Amino acid sequence: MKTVITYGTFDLFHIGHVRLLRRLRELGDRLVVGCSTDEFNATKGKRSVMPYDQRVEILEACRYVDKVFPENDWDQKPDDIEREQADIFAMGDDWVGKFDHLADQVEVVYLPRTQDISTTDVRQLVKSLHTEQVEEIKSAIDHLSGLISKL
Ligand code: C2G
Repeated sequence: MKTVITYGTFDLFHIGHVRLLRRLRELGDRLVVGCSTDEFNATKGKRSVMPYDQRVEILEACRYVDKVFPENDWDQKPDDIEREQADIFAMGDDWVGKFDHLADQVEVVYLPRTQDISTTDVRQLVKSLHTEQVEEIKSAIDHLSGLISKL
């Protein structure tokens, strides 16, 4: 039983996350994921749109994920690797080199990120859609005001 371990925020779950988790699961027989808590994200200077419990529920619903546990700090990885008996530690390659120190415990793998998608992109897209809708409503109000003024 080969276990793969990874970590992340997985906010606004998107195709980049799905493709990474699928590739990670294909590296072994079991995939366990450390999901960053809201408190830990605050130390990363990140505030996720979705709260921790929702991000966990979405990860647990993903067919490639076998177990989700909280990631509370940077230093828990060696204990997690031991507890989960992980054989491979893997992340997207935006983290390349950052976790090489774990190589004395596990095989460390960095996989290419999925291009042209990120949580920030999704957040910007939603924001732009909202802005468009606000503008449409404003012009409808202006149009109606014009009609009313002619009554
Ligand atoms: N990812 C990817 N392709 C994308 C976006 C993300 O492959 N287009 C990968 C990242 O490389 C990472 C994982 O998906 O391996 C989760 O990404 P984030 O949720 O952004 O995780 P992050 O906030 O970087 O937290 O201790 C490690 C940290 O918890 C990682």
